[in-house]
Amino acid sequence: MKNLFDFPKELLAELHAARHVTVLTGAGTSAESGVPTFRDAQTGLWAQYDPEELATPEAFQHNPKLVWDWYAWRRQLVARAEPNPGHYALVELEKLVPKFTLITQNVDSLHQRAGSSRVIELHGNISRIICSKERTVIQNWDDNNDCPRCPFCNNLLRPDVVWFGETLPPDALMAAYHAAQHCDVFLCIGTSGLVQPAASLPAAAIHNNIMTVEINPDTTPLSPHADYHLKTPSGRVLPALVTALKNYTP
Ligand code: BJW
Repeated sequence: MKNLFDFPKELLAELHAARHVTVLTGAGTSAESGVPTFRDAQTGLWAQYDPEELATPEAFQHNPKLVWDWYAWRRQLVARAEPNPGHYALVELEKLVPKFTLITQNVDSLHQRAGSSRVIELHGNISRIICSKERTVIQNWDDNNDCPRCPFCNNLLRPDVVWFGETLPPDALMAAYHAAQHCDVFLCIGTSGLVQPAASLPAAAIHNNIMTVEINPDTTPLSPHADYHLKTPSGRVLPALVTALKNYTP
């Protein structure tokens, strides 16, 4: 297959030689699956709400039904979405390198559904429902109820995601930092790099002189510091990058 992208030879050489590749993904990776990015304008029913204002414990406390309904809508949306060629290319890349760490800020399971293994989920998973008090995972709940409640303790149920002001799962964060600091190539894909602490992971790689590649059609705070910025949607450029890597001869 002819590769339409002319990747720098140094980039392919580093990727070819890499023993450990670490990837951080954000909402842009799922954009071509029809999942809206976090900071894109929402359409339709939810256009009047700012996602940043709904993804907080305060919003849930103030108006649990609004927050539950917003997540229920998004849960259905991601359940209907399919992984895109970018997700599948990352599965291929995992097979090409000796060690591969995939860290995602996404809560949509699309990497796992594409076939990626050992995905580090920094911000949880929208499909998992937990008790807001005891954090027990709940499999069945009564959706006829305005705001479903825990069958064990009657507290409100919520999605198992990380809201602003909440801490990230410590084991996932530690593993993510370790992988960012100890890889040979770091790829940062489809994230605005505005939300901490995930946004510090590329900086941790750069601090350790690790080659850093950004894939994003837009410019972000990372762009001036990355070794390469591939300004193309990930669903287009990742399959081409994997093909180029397979065809690469040193
Ligand atoms: C494409 C594309 C295509 C489009 N191909 N690309 C230090 C300094 C300042 C503030 C803080 C700090 N430390 C902590 C904070 C506070 C806060 C924070 O970062 N605030 C900032 C907004 C300033 N962080 C937290 O509260 C975190 N907790 C924490 O740190 O605990 C300790 C602590 C607490 C309190 C104080 C201090 C310390 C928790 C953050 C949790 C984030 N949660 C969310 C919601 C998850 C659940 C849900 O989905 O509803 O996670 S918010 C939202 O943002 C979501 C995302 O995972 C996250 C990142 O967004 P992402 O993925 O980057 O998406 P977008 O939309 O921003 O960007 C998409 C990009 O894709 C764009 O660039 C496009 O160009 C690109 N794109 N199409 C490739 N086809």
